[in-house]
Parts: sequence; C-alpha cells; structure tokens
Amino acid sequence: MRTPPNTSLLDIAKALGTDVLPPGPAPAGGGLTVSPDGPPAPLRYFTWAYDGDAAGVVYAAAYAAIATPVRALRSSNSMGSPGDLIDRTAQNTYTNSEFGAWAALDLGVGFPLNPTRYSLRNRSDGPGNIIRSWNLQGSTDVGEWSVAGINAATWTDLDRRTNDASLTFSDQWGHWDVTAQPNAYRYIRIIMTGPESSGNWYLTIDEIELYGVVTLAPNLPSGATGWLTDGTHYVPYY
Ligand SMILES: [Ca+2]
Repeated sequence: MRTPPNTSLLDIAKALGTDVLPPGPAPAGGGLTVSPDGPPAPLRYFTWAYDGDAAGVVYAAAYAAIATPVRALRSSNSMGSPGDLIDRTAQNTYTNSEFGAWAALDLGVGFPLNPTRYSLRNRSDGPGNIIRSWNLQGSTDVGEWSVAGINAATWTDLDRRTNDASLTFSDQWGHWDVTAQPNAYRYIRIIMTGPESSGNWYLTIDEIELYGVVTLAPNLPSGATGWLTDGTHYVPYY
C-alpha cells in the first residue's frame, strides 16, 4: 500500500483492524526505484534535532518511507490503542494500571537500531499519572508479536530512569540519552519500574521516537525481495 504523506496512518491502520502501520512503498512510484544491488553504505544515521522532530526512525517509517514499517504493542489498553504511540497525534491514551506496564516497538526485519537517544511524549489530558521511573530496553529475540511473546523475550536495559520528573504537563515531549553501550535491536520497549506521579502504574506515554544508527543487513533480510532507493536511502521491501 502506498500512503500519501498527508494521509492519517492511524486511520488506515484502524481500517485494517490492526495497529501495524501500512507497509512501505511499492517498488514503483513515489520517487523510489528498485536497486539491483544492496545498499552502498551499510550505516544509516538518525540524529535528534529537537523533540517531536522528523529525524527519528519512527517518523521515517511512518511518513518518509525510508525505514521499514513499525509495529506497536502495549501490555494492555485501558484507553486508546498501541498505534497511538507512533501516529504523531496527541491523545489521551494509557494502559491499565499494572506493575511493569510497557510499550514496545518492532522496527522490522533487516533494520536493527543501535539507539543513542529517545523521545517520549506525555498523553493529552494528563496533569497526573505522568511517568517517573522506567527502563528503555532492547531485544532481538521476540518470537511472537503478542503480549505473551514480548513478556517471554530477553530484554536488555539500555537506559534506566528513576523518579525522573522531566515531564510535567499534557502533550509535553522529553528526551533522554541511552546510557548503556547498546547493541543493535529490532525490538525496543519502555517498561515502568516504579509508579507514576499519581502513585499508580498507568503507562501514559503517547509517542515514542528513537534515534541512533541502523546497520542495514549486508544481504537481503529474510523474506525481503529487493531493495528500494530514492538515491539517498535504502530500505528492504517484501
Ligand atoms: Ca499519539
């Protein structure tokens, strides 16, 4: 499915009955062409410019079609849906109040990210229940894209924040540097490690954005049938 830049991706995702963003560009059209070879430069840099910018991996996947589609999932959904995390639209969205509530992203096959910084946005209508203690984690072995599959995977802590009061009002963005020396991960999640500002365990993050270095596979990722390029970016297609 080819998505016009100003189309609401969340609407499309919901129309499809999924929180998976629509697939990337088709081989023809949109200024993208098929490359018979692999990417000439294996490293792709996503560098933070400002909170809510267009420079991160999630934005690139959703709007610029220079990354693989991103999937989102949460430990539960009390208000809203996991797609709220990646649609660049302000919502009042949150999980149930539960110990270790989490929100996870799948960056797709052949697109592992070595994260260096991340941004989170607080929900709308959120003077309370603001995240205070969490870990940013990475995984490479999620077997099934489900709550059970994510709970069963191996997760490595990449950044730990405790009683961090950076976020204080509705729709506010914040950003943090990854403090660990990370490897490259296909799966990234935010998991609560302490109660939010109201003493409960609602995860009230409304957006996640990721920055760092992607190392493209030297060969076509499993399942990919070719490479697309616009002259500056390469992405596998399926
Ligand atoms: Ca949102």
